[in-house]
Amino acid sequence: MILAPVGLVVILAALVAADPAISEARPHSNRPGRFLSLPVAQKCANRPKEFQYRGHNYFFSGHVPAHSNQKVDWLDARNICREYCMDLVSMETQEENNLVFRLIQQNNVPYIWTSGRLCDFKGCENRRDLEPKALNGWFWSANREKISPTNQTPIGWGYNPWSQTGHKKVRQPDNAEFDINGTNESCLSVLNNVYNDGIAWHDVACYHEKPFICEDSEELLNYVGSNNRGIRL
Ligand SMILES: *[C@@H]1O[C@H](CO)[C@@H](O)[C@H](O)[C@H]1NC(C)=O
Ligand SMILES: *[C@@H]1O[C@H](CO)[C@@H](O)[C@H](O)[C@H]1NC(C)=O
Ligand SMILES: [Ca+2]
Repeated sequence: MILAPVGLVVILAALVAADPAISEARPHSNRPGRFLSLPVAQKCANRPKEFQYRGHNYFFSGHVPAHSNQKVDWLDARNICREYCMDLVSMETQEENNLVFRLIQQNNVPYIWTSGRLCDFKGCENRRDLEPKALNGWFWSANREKISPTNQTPIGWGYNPWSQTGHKKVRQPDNAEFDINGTNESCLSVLNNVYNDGIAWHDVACYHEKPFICEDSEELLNYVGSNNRGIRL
């Protein structure tokens, strides 16, 4: 860990080996040559902290002057978060999801990006456990945790966060844009009553531009912490 460049290569190699999720930064995008951004130590130390939950800091882009009018596609949103040692928000529990829904409701936010992603890119092909994709193929990119089957109320939750309706008037995920122009809906957005369905999860094509919620990434904070002696994160 003394030689930062070596440590960096090791960490990136480990991430790529550990899970296909990382390779999504490359070919899935229709903009060629896009990669995941690396954290910037100064930005990590001074990252916006709007609220805290279970030791993680969060912020909504609309509440941070540098990002308040910004709407960006899913990968750009991840990368903005990642420079702060954060990533897009992942709602693994109902309590955390309720925090996000409440922020959206109280601030009249129309929609946000989360780190949710469909594993439909290179590296996901031979994962029987992710089939069928529409039910079992979703995961949180920020930490590569699987998302519960989309047609079930997650264990420990009192409701299914996916919307019961959408563009095609069927439950989400519905990959609706694929029928319109062949673009897959591979990213998870929380929409605020866009289909008269309250605040709920939707699969959405990743090129759409939206505000976003960032959440601390333990992986990136640990990485920057171990390579910058004495840094206060
Ligand atoms: C699909 O349609 C949307 C909305 O009309 C457009 O913005 C997007 O670029 C289209 N995507 C493709 C791949 O044609
Ligand atoms: C959309 O998803 C299907 C099924 O995963 C895949 O076969 C197809 O190549 C994808 N299309 C694009 C444009 O990525
Ligand atoms: Ca949809």
